[in-house]
This record gives sequence, C-alpha cells and structure tokens, in this order.
Amino acid sequence: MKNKWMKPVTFLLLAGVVGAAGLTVGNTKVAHADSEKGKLFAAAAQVGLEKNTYVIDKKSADVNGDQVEDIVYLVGEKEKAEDIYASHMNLVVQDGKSKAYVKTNIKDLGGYEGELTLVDFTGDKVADAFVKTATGGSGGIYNHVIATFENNKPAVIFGEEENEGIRYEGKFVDGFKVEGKGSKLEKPLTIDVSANKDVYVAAKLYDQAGKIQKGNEETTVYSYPFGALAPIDMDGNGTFELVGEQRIVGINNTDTVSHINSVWGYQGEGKWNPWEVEYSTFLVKHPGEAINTMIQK
Ligand SMILES: [Ca+2]
Ligand SMILES: [Ca+2]
Repeated sequence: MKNKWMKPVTFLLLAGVVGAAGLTVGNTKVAHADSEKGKLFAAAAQVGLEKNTYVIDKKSADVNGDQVEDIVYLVGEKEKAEDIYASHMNLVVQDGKSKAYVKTNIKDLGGYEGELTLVDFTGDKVADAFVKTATGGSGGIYNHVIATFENNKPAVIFGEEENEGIRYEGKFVDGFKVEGKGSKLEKPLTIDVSANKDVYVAAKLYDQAGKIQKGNEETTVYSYPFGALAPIDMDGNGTFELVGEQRIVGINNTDTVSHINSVWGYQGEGKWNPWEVEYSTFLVKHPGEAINTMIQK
C-alpha cells in the first residue's frame, strides 16, 4: 500500500493484524482439509510462478460456469514456509473438468493472513473469488481483491482503486469542524470533531475558542482504504454485496475523526455502486493515557 495512507504515528496498536491464523469463513467447501495450505504450490512452475510460491488458502466451487466444481488457490511468495507475510499474491484456478490451470495477473498484492472466499457478486450464480489480506501497516488497512473466472478467463473486478471505498478529503476549519468532500457523495460532508477538543488544543491545532492556529490551516483530513470489508448478501437473493468500514483520519494515524460505513453492489463492467453510505460523529472521545499525559490532565 502506498505511503500516502501512512500518517505519522504517535502511539499505536497493531490489533489483530498478525494474530493467530484466521478461521475459515464463507459457505464454500474446503477440499482435503487444508492438506496443501501452507505448503509450496505444486503447480507453480507449470503456471509460471516463482519456485517459492506457497498455498495461502484453497477453496472449491464452480467458478468458470460449467457446473463442475473447480479448485481455487490463493498463492503468494514467501522466503520461508513459516513466514506470515506473503508477496506477489495471485489466484490460480484448476478447472475441475479439464484439470488445466489459469491464473490472475495481479501485480503487487501482499499481506498477512490471506483469506479466500468464494461467493457470487456479479449475479450470474457462478462463484467469484474474494481475497482479503492485512497490510500490517499502522493504518489498520486491508487489501481486498475480487476476481471472476467465467469461461476460464480471469478478470479482476475489484482492486486497489475500489479498495479506497469512499475517498474523502477535507481540512480542519474554525469551530472544531472538518469540511470536505467524498467521492460518490453529492454533497460536501462536514464532521463535528469537538469531542476531541482537548487533544487538538494541546496539539496547538486550535485555541480554546475553536480558532485554527496559524500554520495549521492546511492540515488535511482524509479517508483510509477499507479497514474491514466483508461479503454479505444484504437482500438475500444469492448475490453478495460488500459491507465495509473506513476511517477518516485527522492529525495523525490514531486520530480517527469519523468512520464511514458503506454497502456496495456490483453494477457490471467493473463498476461498483454504493447502496448506502453513512458516517459517524464522536460524542465522547477518550484520548487515551498517552495523550492524557501529554496534555497533563
Ligand atoms: Ca467448473
Ligand atoms: Ca459471479
């Protein structure tokens, strides 16, 4: 993930990013009880992948649309089998009928605890592949990719750009407020950040009366890509939507000024539309012991 998402950190928790291996989710079958998971990917040379390509996750479902179950591998490069970070991740499908392999051409997907889910997002009743992997960065961001394999032609329909969700950019203005705009939103969005007054006054962003202090007028406030995104069939018709959460971040990485929650449905031709977008306003925001010390409360 690009460094533009990495605001300076004062203190931080890497909660849940590198914990124990995640549980298997999704309603797809796990073939042969994970016997290949964590092992070198046997077909790596055959599909033109590096020798040190490992199986990160594996699931079975018909993904090419011929009604015969296929095997989908999430693979990635690791230096050692026990490494928890994998780089150059890709999806490889073994056609259940012909046994031939096809793979996606994802260039630089990397992360921790990669996880594969096979459900239909496109509405053709054929499963698509959803990949989730933690970036491990201090922003708490996850990478997500969705690929389809209709007629054994891999296509990525959700990638880095889509993973930015609602792209919000704004700045602090007088009166403990943030003013800005978000992509896909018709109206400007103003966020009340007065719950964080003590910290901002201590940080000399504002004075007690809520006036922006000189030199801070251009402090930007912006959204991070999804910190969580999950396939959920919102209307129960068998086609899955994406339900995501993002943070809008202020003076630094830990200064969450709002959360954006959104629901996205696939509209065809690589386009996703938000069905619902909402944002939160903090009413109380305990600044934490580190900042309490800083402002001598
Ligand atoms: Ca098939
Ligand atoms: Ca589909």
